[in-house]
Amino acid sequence: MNLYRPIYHFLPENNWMNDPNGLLYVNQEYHLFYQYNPYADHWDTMHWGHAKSKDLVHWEHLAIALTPSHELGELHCFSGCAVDHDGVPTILYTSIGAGERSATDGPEQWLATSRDGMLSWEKYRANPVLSLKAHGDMQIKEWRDPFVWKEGDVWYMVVGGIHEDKGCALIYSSSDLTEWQFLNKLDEGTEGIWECPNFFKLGNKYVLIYSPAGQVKYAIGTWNSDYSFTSEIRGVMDCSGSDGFYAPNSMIGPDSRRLLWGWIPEAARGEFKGNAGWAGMQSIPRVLTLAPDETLRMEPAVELQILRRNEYRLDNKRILSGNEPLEIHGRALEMTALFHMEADAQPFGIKLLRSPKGEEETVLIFEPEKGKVSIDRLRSSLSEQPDKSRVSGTLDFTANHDVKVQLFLDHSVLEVFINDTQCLTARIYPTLVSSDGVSLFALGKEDVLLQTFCVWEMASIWS
Ligand code: DQQ
Repeated sequence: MNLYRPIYHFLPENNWMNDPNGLLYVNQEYHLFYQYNPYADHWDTMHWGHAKSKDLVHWEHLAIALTPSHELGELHCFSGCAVDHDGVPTILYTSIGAGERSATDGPEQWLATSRDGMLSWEKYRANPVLSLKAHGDMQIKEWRDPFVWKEGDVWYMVVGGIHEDKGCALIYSSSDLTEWQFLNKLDEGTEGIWECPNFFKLGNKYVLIYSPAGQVKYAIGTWNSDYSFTSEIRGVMDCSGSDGFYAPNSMIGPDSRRLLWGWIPEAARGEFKGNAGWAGMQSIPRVLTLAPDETLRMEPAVELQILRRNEYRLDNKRILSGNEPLEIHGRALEMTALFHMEADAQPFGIKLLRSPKGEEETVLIFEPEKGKVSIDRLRSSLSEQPDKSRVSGTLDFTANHDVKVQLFLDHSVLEVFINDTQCLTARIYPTLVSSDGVSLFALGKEDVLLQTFCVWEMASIWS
């Protein structure tokens, strides 16, 4: 039994994976590409791995899509996107050169197409389609991760970079995907490079997502006529930091939903090698919408519900108090709950991956008085190696007495959605085979009402 390998999160059969790339829906199939090192379970020469799915849940591994063209001085095929160009699947990605090419030209944006139903890819003969020269005298550093979309007859591309020591997203346009013009700086911040920017319309607004090292951020606002962007709301996509969720990429599904996946790395495992041979997984697909107050909503894709097995349900409407071990065990679970509490309620929550005697446990804890929700990993593993720090978000319990929780546990990963507006992701590496218990707890008496509570065992997506 593998205690750490997820069974319903996507990952390759072995070796290293990082960012999701080139998400595309063609011929009734979702295609997911990803940063991949086919030779080892650590980051190294970047290829593009490839998989497809008919239902967004079960995936089929396919041949590697992009391999660095050493004969052309290419060292890595970094992140990018894929678009359907009048029926021709087309990848745009950042080509990182080796030695001399890298020193002289810096990163370049390259194009590749497939003419055989995405079984193989051919790099465009006249690559690059965009180089640093496009900016004239403007000095751009660390320029990468194109994201491309079409509006009317015009293709647009945003690329992350650094200008005057500030992380930024730059925007370009093209009529044919091969000739690109620089339009403007879309937006900038105070961090280092903005990796993997995504930019798209959602409701009546535009949303910019970017990954400066650390937390993934988003901004909601207006796209101006000079192609710059004015943000009205800024937020954090996932409270985990790069420890748990990074470099997300998004696509429009067949039903016009905006779907997003993020890379969940192994940064938290330290020297703990329980999962040697593989590293990294994709988050479950998240559906983004704009709430009526124009804030961002993030919900797990409903398709995952087909994996639910053996429902366990607690009676409706009961007071939560003390410690309540549940008759359920497992390392692959989904849980939904609705709690009602007062702002001065004592801490309460859910314990997962708990050993019978409690030497190991991972605790999702709500602390109304502190206005906090956290994944407490202090006792998540008897090993000294994994990161035991708390993953925390803020929750204003004075404004909202109802908390909706949707939680996905899959062996060494925990993804939590709170009120469809906040996500927390953490990696956990318990060492005991018996660490698979679930219990509810409340430190106060009679101040937390459990309105609904449901748990399902989750089936493997690989069966
Ligand atoms: N990962 C890729 C880069 C990107 C970074 C390299 C983000 O293209 O900026 O593997 O994780």
